Amino acid sequence: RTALKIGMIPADGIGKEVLPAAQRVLEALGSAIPKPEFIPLLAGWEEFNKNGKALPEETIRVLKEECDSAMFGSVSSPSHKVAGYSSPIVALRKHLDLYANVRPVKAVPIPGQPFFKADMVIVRENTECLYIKKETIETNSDGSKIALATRQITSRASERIGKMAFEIALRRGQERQAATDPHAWWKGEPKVTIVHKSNVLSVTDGLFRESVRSIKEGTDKYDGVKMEEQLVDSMVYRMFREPEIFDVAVAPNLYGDIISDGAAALVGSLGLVPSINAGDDFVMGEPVHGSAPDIEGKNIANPIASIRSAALLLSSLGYIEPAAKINAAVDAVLAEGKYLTPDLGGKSSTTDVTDAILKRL
Ligand code: NAD
Ligand code: K
Ligand code: MN
Repeated sequence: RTALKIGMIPADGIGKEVLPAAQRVLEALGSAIPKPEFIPLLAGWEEFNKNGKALPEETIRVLKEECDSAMFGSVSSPSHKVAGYSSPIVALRKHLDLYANVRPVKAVPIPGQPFFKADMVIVRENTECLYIKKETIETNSDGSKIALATRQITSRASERIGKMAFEIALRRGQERQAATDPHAWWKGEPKVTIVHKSNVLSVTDGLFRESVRSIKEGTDKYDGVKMEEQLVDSMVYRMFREPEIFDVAVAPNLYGDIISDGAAALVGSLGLVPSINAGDDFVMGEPVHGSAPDIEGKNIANPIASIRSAALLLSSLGYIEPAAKINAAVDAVLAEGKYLTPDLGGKSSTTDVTDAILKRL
């Protein structure tokens, strides 16, 4: 590669503030990576209100035809139904078949903040479950209403997300043996925890569970990876009580969404947790958080989730060293505790934190 063509979709709210921070960091890497070329693209609630489309066709076309990868900020989806509007991030994951949402949850000590022993990766299925958005509502003869949602689980989607989880566990196991990281807590053999609720939903979650299990059972490739199961409700409990026992957790879409926002509390802020939306031939970095309307426009959003998402994007493209460099600079700024945004008890701005990270690159 001589250049990296990255589609940039800030979308709404603080997405517009944190994505430029990630761009500055990528630009500062110089010759460590192929020269990044950033292609600004439109999507979101604001775009919908302006031009009637939350995800313009041109955005999809450019992503498919001209970009190697992308970065997404955050979208402001209203909580009530709006005719013609549908979340562009959910649609993008489908259009580009980005079937895995990979969310590393790793805590590093931050002065003045509680510290939890969290170092795990949540692998969330990204294309189905309740997110197929097949909902209906009917009015009964007595005037009361009934709303129904279809929850789709397929063996195909569950197997490929299961495979992704086992591959990540294998890789983490190898990296753990190589590294001496004081904040890597899981000391045992690599482990995948399947999160489900098949004690109640024996058909849908039952299929998810069996499909993931079949990945390990069908080969000897993952003999060195342990397989465990945890019901989703007690998963939340155990994650908060003893986060150090988890390595890789794999979950259907909605459970994965919920447990990863919860896990963000273990690292100190939603503003710290990165992700990639990954398919077999495209990857899109994205902070786990939403558009944070309560703090938008103030230049106080934490840019670190987006900056770490850029690092995650790079390592998934094979640029391991530059990615590690970004994370080391972020860790140093957090450990110093001098430049922290208000979500971490500090007084620094988005720009201050980004500048501090750039200085340490
Ligand atoms: P949110 O993630 O936007 O915010 C939750 C809380 O965390 C808020 O108090 C916010 O200020 C804080 N926070 C989040 N990111 C932060 C950051 N980088 N720095 C500092 N503080 C941060 O979730 P919400 O309030 O439930 O949703 C707000 C909007 O975001 C909704 O319209 C929702 O639909 C949308 N949303 C979008 C995505 C996405 O783009 N993938 C994901 C979740 C929510
Ligand atoms: K987001
Ligand atoms: Mn979420």
